[in-house]
Amino acid sequence: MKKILLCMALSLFLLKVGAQGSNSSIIPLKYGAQYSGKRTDEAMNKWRSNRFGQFIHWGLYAIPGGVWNGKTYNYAAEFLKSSANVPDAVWDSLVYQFNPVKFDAKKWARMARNMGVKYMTITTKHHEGFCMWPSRYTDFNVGNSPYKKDLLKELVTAYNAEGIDVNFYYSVLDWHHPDWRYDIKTPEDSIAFSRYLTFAGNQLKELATNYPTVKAFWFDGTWDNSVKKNGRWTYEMEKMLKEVRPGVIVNSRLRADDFGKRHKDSNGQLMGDYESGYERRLPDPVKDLAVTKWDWEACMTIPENQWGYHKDWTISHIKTPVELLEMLANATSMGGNFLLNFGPAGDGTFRRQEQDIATTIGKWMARYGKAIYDCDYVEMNKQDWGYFTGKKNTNQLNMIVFNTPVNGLLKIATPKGMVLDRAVFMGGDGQTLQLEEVSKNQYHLHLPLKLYDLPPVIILDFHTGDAGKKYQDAKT
Ligand code: FHN
Repeated sequence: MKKILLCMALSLFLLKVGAQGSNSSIIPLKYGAQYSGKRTDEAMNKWRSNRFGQFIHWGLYAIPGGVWNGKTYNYAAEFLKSSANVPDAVWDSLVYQFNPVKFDAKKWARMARNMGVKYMTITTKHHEGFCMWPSRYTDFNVGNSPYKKDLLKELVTAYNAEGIDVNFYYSVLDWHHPDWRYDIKTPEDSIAFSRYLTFAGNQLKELATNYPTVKAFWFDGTWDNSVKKNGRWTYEMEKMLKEVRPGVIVNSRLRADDFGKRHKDSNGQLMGDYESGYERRLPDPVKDLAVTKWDWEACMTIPENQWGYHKDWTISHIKTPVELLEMLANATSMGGNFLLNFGPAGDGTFRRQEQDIATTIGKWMARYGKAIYDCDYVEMNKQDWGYFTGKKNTNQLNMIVFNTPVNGLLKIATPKGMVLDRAVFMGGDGQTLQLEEVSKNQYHLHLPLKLYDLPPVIILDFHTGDAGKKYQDAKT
């Protein structure tokens, strides 16, 4: 037996080594990536051009808000059940307290529209297992709370009415379901877990069927061995959702391949439609250079690590609107989406700080959103002053400026063949800014020295041409 296992491991190793060297030795996979490269259909193009989304974590955990029996737990509020060791039955009884009397879906959607997001991703079921829709596959749902109504439907209707796409977050990890397993160690585990997977599959089909405008499924809680050993189920779920709801988008977190490899399969191909592993961080422009090969999204908290509502926001640094805007600009400049999280309270309201952040970001988006929506990586990396973004196949670039030097000179290094013609403020009076060619493919943009209330955006017009002939290259 040992020998057989050794032989299998050796052949897998050799196949893998071979795969790196040539295409002829690709590892045969039944449950690997379902296609290669970027999707270019209308639904995916829309998802990509949206660029900025609102994440919402809302569930029973919003009721205690990180405090249990008078004690504040600093860990993520949505993990309170485990950090405070709350017995299952006690936690589950929170369903009888779920009654967000101040919840107004239209108000939420207006706030999101004013902030400038084009999509919203809502937790339909987080790790605690509570369902925000009246699922026929479990009683542990909003229909059995004092609130009773289909909260998910209210949100989908209200957000769609504001022109905002709605995506569904779904945690495969489920602390409530008796058949959930972290690993499959016995035949009993295997039987129970396959019942669980049937349950989750039914729920996913229910969501895709009953909410026909859903644009994407955002999977989470898929890192345990039990899921990794069920690459086939993850493969089938991706297929099923796309059959039930053509055009729907699935994140990479759902997927595991035949060998339990996640996100990217054993041949290095991204599984699902976009890379969703960037959590509370953006890709590193140097280390993660391949990032522009695939679509991707980074999700971000406003505090350090609170997704659900936590009563005490003094525990960690609270990011400012400008810090968050910088992340959004940075993500766009690297060809990715930015999903900013909000954690409403148990009564259905957003805390004051979240509202203020949304207002400031919205003010900036109203003026400068053109530098974000439908913009992409323009093959120019981060500069000292900020980020370049632009639309593909145009002769314009946006400079989103976060750091203004005391001499007011923004240094611009252009690629060979790009000649800069003109610079103006986006949303300004059209007056041109002084653009000085200082050497081959090097310019200084003279930024008026003043205090900017929000990061300004400058539009650069350029043409393709042979610039800089008059400059000599150094002979070294
Ligand atoms: O454990 C969760 C966490 O609560 C939150 O939902 C984030 C969002 O990306 N996902 C998990 C951690 O990766």
